[in-house]
Amino acid sequence: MRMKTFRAPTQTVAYEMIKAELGEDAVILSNKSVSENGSKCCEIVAAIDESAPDITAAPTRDDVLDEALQASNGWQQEWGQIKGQIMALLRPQMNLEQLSPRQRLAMEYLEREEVGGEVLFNVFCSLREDGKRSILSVLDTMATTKPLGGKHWQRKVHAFAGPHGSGKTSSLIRVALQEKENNPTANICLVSADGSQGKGRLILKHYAELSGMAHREFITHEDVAALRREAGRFDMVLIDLPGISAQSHLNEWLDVHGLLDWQELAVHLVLNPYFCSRQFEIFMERYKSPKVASVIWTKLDEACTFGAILNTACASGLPISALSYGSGLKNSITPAEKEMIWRMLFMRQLPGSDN
Ligand SMILES: Nc1nc2c(ncn2[C@@H]2O[C@H](COP(=O)(O)OP(=O)(O)OP(=O)(O)O)[C@@H](O)[C@H]2O)c(=O)[nH]1
Ligand SMILES: [Mg+2]
Repeated sequence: MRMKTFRAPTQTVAYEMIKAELGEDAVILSNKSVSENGSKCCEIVAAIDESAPDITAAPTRDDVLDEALQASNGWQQEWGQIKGQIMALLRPQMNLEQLSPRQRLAMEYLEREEVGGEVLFNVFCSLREDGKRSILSVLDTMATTKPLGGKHWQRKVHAFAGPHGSGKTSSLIRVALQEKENNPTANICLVSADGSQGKGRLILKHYAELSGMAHREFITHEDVAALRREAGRFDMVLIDLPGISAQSHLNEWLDVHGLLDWQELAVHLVLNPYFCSRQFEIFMERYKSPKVASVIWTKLDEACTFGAILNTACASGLPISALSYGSGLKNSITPAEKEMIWRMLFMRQLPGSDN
């Protein structure tokens, strides 16, 4: 890790210097006001992971080729191909004629929803053993829910992670508003950890002020330490994490920012259901961390198939904690229940709608 101290008349100028010299992935280690030649200025210590590619030097054609050949996702692509071939071999074994007409129809629905080959094969094997078995009893064993909010979670500190624009800030505000509505005396704290993105930070601050909730920010290690010290006095702490860039991993981010060993913290992965299966594999790799405790599905109203929800539940083993189905902040999220997921898969019925 390379560390450097930056001094500038204002914080904004200091951030610009850091961005220009160390790039977007620089981590802020400390931020304070100091005196220089009798006038006040801002001193920021920033660091960058040495193993991260040097964004200032333009790569040569050979660099690009070397990088491509050494790319760590090579084996992943290979494994993806092998899996595809195994599925192609298994496919003829999956003779739907061996199922009862009702089971067959349910399997066809799952295929329509783009449920993955491995998941379908597992469902098929369970159903083939018993012609009377309902598909829902099989699916019930494949996905779990743990509704966000209320008494289902012992941990009080919840962070929202996920790709850029997946709906992290909106989900956080929705959960906070719902919690406040259900329990008006609850002492809730909203935390912006998204220092680089002014918009999300301002929205969070605005809703915290409007709804009588506390608002904190963290950029430096000292901010995180202060939050950890005072977290105990809140009933619920909700942290808005920034999107992770394509080269980074959530676990490293949590580690660098001093959050990985925080027992009270549960991270919720905010995802949209309309990415291709390869993209989900990449997300699961990038956001893999022992702190990740559930998946929140957002933008369900924009999706045309819902198989990704079941595929991800099977691949990750993570429970589904909340479902969001509208761009507004009110009445657009619900704590997840299995029944809602089966209704989406078989009836394309969104939570909160009767049709
Ligand atoms: N249709 C629909 N839009 C949603 C939903 N959830 C969030 N959005 C919209 O998606 C956009 C991005 O949401 P944000 O909450 O800002 O996403 P984010 O993950 O915090 O984004 P960054 O902080 O920029 O990474 C906003 O315009 C939201 O209104 C949803 O369930 N349905
Ligand atoms: Mg945001």
